[in-house]
Amino acid sequence: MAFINKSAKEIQVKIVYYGPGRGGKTTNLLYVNQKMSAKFMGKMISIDTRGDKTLFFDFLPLSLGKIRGFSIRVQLYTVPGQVLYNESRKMVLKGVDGVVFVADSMEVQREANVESFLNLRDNLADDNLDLQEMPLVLQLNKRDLEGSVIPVLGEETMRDDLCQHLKAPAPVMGASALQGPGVFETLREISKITIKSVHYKLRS
Ligand SMILES: Nc1nc2c(ncn2[C@@H]2O[C@H](COP(=O)(O)OP(=O)(O)OP(=O)(O)O)[C@@H](O)[C@H]2O)c(=O)[nH]1
Ligand SMILES: [Mg+2]
Repeated sequence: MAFINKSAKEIQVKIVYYGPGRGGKTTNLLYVNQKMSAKFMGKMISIDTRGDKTLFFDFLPLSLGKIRGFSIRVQLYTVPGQVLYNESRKMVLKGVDGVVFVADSMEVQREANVESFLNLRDNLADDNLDLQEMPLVLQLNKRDLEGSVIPVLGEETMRDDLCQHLKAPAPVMGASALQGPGVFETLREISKITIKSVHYKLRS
C-alpha cells in the first residue's frame, strides 16, 4: 500500500515482480542488488528459498532520490512462481502499487506465462484490485537465449499472448536478468508509472 508521509516528505510504494516459476524474478532483484550503489539500497532479504526456487518472497528496499522535494522509497518484492504456492503469492500481493510481470521467453513456458498472468488477474481481483488499472510492465526475460539451442518465443507472440488479456497495452521490455540488459530499464519504467499513479490517486 502506498504510504505518504507529508511531514517527513516521503512517498513509499510497493512493487511486486510476478510470473511463472523459474522465469527470473529473483534474478532481477539479485542483479539490482549487485549493481546499484549501496547508498540507495537497504539489505536484500530472501525468505525461504530452496535451490533457486522462492518459497515465500524476496524483498529489496530502494531509495530513488527526490521528486518535488519528496523522498521516493520503493520496496521490491518477488512472489514464488511455482503453481503450488498461491497462498503465498496472495499474501505478497497485498497492498501492491505496481507489478512487473516477468515472462519466460523459453518456448516450453508459453502456457505457464499465460497461466501465471491470469493467476495474477484473479489474485488481484480477490483483493478487489483490477489488473486493468494496475501500473504494469511486461518484461520478456531470458532474451539472451535467442540464437542458442533452446527454442525461444518471438517477442510479438509473447506480447500478444499477454496483451490479449488487457484493455490497453502495457509497456513491454525485453531483458536478460542474468546478464543485465533490461533490468534497470524495467525498474525505471515501473517506478515511474507507479509513482505517477499513486500521486494521481492521492490527489483525487
Ligand atoms: N539464460 C537466462 N537464465 C536466466 C535469466 N533469468 C533467470 N535465469 C535463470 O533461471 C533460473 C530461475 O531464475 P529465478 O530468478 O530463480 O526465477 P524465479 O522467477 O525467481 O523463480 P521462482 O522463485 O521459482 O518463482 C535460474 O537458474 C536463473 O539463473 C535470464 O535472463 N537468462
Ligand atoms: Mg524466485
